[in-house]
Amino acid sequence: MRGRLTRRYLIGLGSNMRVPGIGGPRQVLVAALAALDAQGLEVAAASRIIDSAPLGPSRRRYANGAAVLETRLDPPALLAGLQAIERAFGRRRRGRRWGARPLDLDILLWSGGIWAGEGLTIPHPAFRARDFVLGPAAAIAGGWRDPVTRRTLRQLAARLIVGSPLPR
Ligand code: PH2
Ligand code: MG
Ligand code: MG
Repeated sequence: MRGRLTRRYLIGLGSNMRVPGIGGPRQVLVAALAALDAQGLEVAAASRIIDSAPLGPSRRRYANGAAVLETRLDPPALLAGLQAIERAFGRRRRGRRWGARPLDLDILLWSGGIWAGEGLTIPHPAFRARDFVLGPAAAIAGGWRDPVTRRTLRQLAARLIVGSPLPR
């Protein structure tokens, strides 16, 4: 249902582990998109899934993608829903930063601009520096403007390729 109360979210999806009964990282992301839909989150757009080299200590390669969701949920409620899906795919928080994970669902942007709350910051603090996030995101929402830098995803993705730093 679309209308005054509908919020749009851009989320990043990542996986670098197999999940029993589902398959490898790529199949995990496909199944995660179906799980989002089954939770009543409308998947308005989904990128193709890319293969990416791991950033950080994990040695396994990732599958990454992005999706635009439409929902009436506010950011904390959506985060709780995404974390429930992560747990359903076997995710356990071990306190090890950037450890291998069966499924990672990150809120990157939302239609409300900036959100700074307990345990949740939107825009996602690191999304501008990650090609595996910006590539898929710009492909489905290239005109969406980052409320912090005022640049579109297309511009942010292009800057990453050219290698120019963002002005403060
Ligand atoms: N996520 C991380 C850490 N490193 N590397 C790639 N290629 N893709 C990711 O999604 C990723 C990562 C923490 O969330
Ligand atoms: Mg995450
Ligand atoms: Mg992440």
